[in-house]
Amino acid sequence: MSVIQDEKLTAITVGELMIPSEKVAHVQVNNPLEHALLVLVKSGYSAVPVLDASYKLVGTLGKTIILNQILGLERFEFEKLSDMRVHEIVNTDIPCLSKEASLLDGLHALINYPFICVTDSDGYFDGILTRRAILKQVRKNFYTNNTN
Ligand code: 4BW
Repeated sequence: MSVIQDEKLTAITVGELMIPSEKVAHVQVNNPLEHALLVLVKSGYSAVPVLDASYKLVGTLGKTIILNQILGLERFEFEKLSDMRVHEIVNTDIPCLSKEASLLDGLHALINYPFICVTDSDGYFDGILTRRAILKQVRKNFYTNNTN
């Protein structure tokens, strides 16, 4: 990628590429795991953001961690799903970006995660940046710069 192409990519912000919060499936920190698994299965996503009651970001939760949690010695103990809540197993060790961050910041972060949560300076959830959105933009820049 040339320096000129890099500069164009750097000018694009995370805010321009993110999926806004109202279109993102999420679970709340006080939801029972039963509800969280229902959201994950129904939405079709492997993992989704976890928010508190004021819509601040708490972390992420995926199907695998829920299934691991209810895995007994010989069977899945599905009865645990209604006893446990999201806050008991939410993954809080995640990177975040602001809307003002550049596409390149997003690209670096997405190497290790399928999506990155976007928050404002007070921690309120703004949306997510996905690998799909970054790849689509990089593809667009590639073709634009190679046909001019
Ligand atoms: O329902 C889907 N619709 C579409 N159009 N594509 C989907 C759907 N479900 C999965 N996909 C595709 C996407 O290309 O499979 C990829 C992996 O999905 P994932 O991780 O393992 O569920 C998707 O790649 P992506 O768009 O780059 O999204 C990366 C991850 O971001 C997803 C999911 O964990 C999260 N995500 C994406 N859109 C979301 C969302 N989480 C909540 N709400 C959304 N709207």
